[in-house]
Amino acid sequence: MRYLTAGESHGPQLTMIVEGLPSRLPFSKEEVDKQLARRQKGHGRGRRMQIESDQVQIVSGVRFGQTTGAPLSMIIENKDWKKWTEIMSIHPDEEKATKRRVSRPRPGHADLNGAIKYGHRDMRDVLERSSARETAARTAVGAVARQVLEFCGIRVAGHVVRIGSVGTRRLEGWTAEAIAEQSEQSPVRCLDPEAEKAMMQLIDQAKEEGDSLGGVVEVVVENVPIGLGSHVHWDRKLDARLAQAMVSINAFKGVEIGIGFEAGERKGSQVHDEILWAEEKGFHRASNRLGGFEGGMTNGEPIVVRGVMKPIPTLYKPLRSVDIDTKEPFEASIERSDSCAVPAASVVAENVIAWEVAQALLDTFTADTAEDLLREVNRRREEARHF
Ligand code: EPS
Repeated sequence: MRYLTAGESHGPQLTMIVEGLPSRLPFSKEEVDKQLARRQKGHGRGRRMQIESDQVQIVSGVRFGQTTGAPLSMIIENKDWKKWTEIMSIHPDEEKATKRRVSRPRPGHADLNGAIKYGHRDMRDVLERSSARETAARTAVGAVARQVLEFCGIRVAGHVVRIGSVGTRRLEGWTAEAIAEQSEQSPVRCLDPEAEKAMMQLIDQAKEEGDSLGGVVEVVVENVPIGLGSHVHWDRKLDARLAQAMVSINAFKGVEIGIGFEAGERKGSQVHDEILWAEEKGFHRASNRLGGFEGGMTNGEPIVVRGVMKPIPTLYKPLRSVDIDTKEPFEASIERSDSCAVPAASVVAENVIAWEVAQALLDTFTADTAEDLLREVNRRREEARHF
């Protein structure tokens, strides 16, 4: 399975093509829209989200509620485009091209590096594509992959475990369903009501000060068959692929699997998960500190992966930078921005991780149809139980 996304933040639309889906997969556009709507919410989002109401249009690959096996293509309209048709015109026009030209790179953004790399004297050509608007496209693609997982009984959930200085304790005994239900009730997607309050206060304070906040999100994937990924070659290790996918989300700077960096502080006996066996469950673990992975492969325990998002670099509070025309210093500030997008990013992370797991599923169990896939997955589950 593979996909491509295209589209600028203020262009007419985002475009996605997903290729390699099994045929005859029950498919719901509403499920994709649901994920898109979840991504738009969250305490700390800016005014752009009041303009957009993201909904996907399925352009190919689905008929009568099922995938056909052909490439599935989708679009999401940018409602804001109406105000940007001149600035984003595809036709040569010297006069219009200078309107809203960006010559002042914002610290923390792709602006300057992208301009130097692609030779753009107007950094709008960089920021339009590097914008986190693209995460709507990736959420939609992940929401398609999620339907493959659901069909195989694999569930994904996510929540926010830190915003700025406010963190929560590690979870124990929560099912994906409970995480999904509870986090949906929270304006910051946090499961701990006390932390939630403190997080919201912190966001309001940062907003007032013209500053922004980052945080940490956690994604849990449950009922994953044993053996997705591989120990035989570095680029087939699924934990490594999840890490790549997580850090590829705009503003994400690091990843932890299971207890992650804490593993470096503990003794081996406090890190590794003991192996147990029971008639009904087969092999399983006494704990899940390794977040569902050993040797780059899933071990049947829930996948637990965290990602850290830096504070959004678009700040009302000015930071020093240099104009690329005059080379004069200036203080970078902006007109509108999110002050904290961590709750939205946790939805993006869920869907990006869903994609990687679904891809690993289809790499492991070659299948033309969804029924073939499910049969193979269930066969693996049975074999593992009786191994
Ligand atoms: C973004 C800046 C803001 C955000 C945008 C990401 O957009 P604008 O420049 O139009 O005000 O709202 O996020 C989205 C559009 C979105 O869908 O999440 C940026 O600079 O990355």
